[in-house]
Amino acid sequence: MKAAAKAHTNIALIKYWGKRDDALILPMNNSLSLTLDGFYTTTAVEFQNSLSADRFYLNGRLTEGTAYSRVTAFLDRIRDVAGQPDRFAEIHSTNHVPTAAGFASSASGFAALAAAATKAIGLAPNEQELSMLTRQGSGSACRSIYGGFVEWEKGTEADGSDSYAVPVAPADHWNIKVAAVILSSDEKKVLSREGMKRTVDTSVYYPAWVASIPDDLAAIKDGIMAKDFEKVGAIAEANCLRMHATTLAARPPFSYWQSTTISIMQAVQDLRAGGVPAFFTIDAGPNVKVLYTPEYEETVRNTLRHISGVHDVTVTGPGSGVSYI
Ligand code: 2P0
Repeated sequence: MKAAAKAHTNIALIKYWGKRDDALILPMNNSLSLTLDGFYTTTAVEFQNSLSADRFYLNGRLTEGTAYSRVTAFLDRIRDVAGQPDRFAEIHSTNHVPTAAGFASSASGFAALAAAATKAIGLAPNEQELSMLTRQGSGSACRSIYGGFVEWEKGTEADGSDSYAVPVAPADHWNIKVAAVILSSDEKKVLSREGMKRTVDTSVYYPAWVASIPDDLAAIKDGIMAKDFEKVGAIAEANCLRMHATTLAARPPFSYWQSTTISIMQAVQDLRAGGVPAFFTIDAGPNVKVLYTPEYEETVRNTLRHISGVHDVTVTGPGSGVSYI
């Protein structure tokens, strides 16, 4: 009744932004991501007969509040599927991802938890079933079941039975680099869950966002298969800007950007003007991820490091899917 798993986080090149069902975590639009090698979570789950409630340790500390209730609610789902409503677990999770600063630690976290908890309770889901289950912990996490380039199909069924991730190309298909530029470890002011809800409910730009996805998705998949970096980078950057535009048109309006975020965006566009193919993408936080190909490693790193307000730059590349440890 014990299992442990490791899952990597992922960076969306076509963003998931907005739900059509908050409880089941069903998205308004398909999204596409690259699973990253550098940032991951390891989670061990042990169901114990002596427990009358779950105990969840994150980075060595016993949790309570939202972090705890999100995990127990997710385990309730797994207990349900397993038909074992009265079995509780001790969970130890270690994040190798800066929490709540625009890196989706919930993605690696729920993917690792889903894999470890299902195995520990005696279920043997296939990858599609595991992705579907993981989705109900955190949307973006369903993509971290697979390595490399991954699409999350939004599905059309009301019960979510056709909403899960599918692999597009494995990690070894294409060695593109992702520099994670860290500005600050401050907690986000508007959590992504709340931000996307406010956007869906109030942003006049939201319908245009949803309408723009199918063309982006078809084009970026062509670009990935053809290893056309300029095409993939340009689509990812434009898609990111469109997602962030929706927040500016929400009520009340908000933005995840800080002044340094904008400095980095400008530096990346300056690199391009100087002949270096680099592109940025930004999630629900101030940090920026910069995409480039290995031959520009030194130029890109040096440029990013020297921008005022940049705290750290960590380079990573395509990573593998969830695994048992
Ligand atoms: C993404 N983000 O595609 C997008 C881009 C943030 C911006 O998925 O409510 O933590 O748990 O489903 O997955 C962040 O949202 O939200 C996210 P829930 P999640 O990666």
